[in-house]
Amino acid sequence: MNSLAFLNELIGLPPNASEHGYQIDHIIEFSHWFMGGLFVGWSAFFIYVLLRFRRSKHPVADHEGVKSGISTHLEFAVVLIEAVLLIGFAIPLWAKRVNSFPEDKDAIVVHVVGQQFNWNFHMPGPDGVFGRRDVSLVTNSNPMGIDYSDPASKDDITAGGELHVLKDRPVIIELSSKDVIHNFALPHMRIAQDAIPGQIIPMWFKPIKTGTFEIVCGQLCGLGHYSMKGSVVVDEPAEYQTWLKERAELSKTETVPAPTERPPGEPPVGPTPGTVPPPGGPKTANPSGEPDAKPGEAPKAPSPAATPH
Ligand SMILES: [Cu+2]
Repeated sequence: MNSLAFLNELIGLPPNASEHGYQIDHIIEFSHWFMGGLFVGWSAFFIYVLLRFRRSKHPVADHEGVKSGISTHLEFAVVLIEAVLLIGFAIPLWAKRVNSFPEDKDAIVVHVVGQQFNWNFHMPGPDGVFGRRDVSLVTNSNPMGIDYSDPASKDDITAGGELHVLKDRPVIIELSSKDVIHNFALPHMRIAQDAIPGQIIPMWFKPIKTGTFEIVCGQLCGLGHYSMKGSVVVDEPAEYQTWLKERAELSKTETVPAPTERPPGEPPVGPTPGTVPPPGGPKTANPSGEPDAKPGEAPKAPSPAATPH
């Protein structure tokens, strides 16, 4: 960062903690300087014309307007700079975020589900395989809809509010929502993504600094939106292992509801009668509540991950 970067500090951008973040910072920084320049230029022009064409000097309107081509050139220059910013920097940077994902084996993969008003996390545990999830299994005590009859779910780790990851290791988040549209925003990591019910949307970043960083919900999602916060803790390997062990032990002591057990008042397991399947979704109804995803496949339904607090 050069000394011009003080603008980023001035507008309250927290210090960057991710690998790609400096590129975002450069765009933000340049855009603000550019807009500052435009503001000063247009303001000066405005004041100039107020004086230059004041009524006492020009009692009669001139209907021909500007004769020199200078304004055309200036406007073209502004359009050109904006096009370069967008096509040369912003779109390629965005494309890398959404197209160039690291391999799962080189990353920490986490299912994240937002709900009013907290963040739930689900990690695969030592076997590296996520237990099956199904939206029909979602309850208050199982916000991720994890199928605890699936052997792969036995060592799964769930957490709420706080997620630990490793420094210098990419993190892939598979994001969804249990209720309304939320936004998983990590200001220090310079990344944010909407969490949309019914969709699983991946996002990724690579933390390069250890520490505790805030997660905020970036969409106004209800009355408790202001309190929908969490934290990402970037650890060194030893601390990370300690946290995993702690969470694994806690997960064991938690009593999980039988998959088919539903709290009174909630609809029975399986698709709600009369529901139209989403485009590309399973064509047949699934009245038995049996898994409709093969092991290893991503669950089709978004479910919130939650942790037992
Ligand atoms: Cu929210």
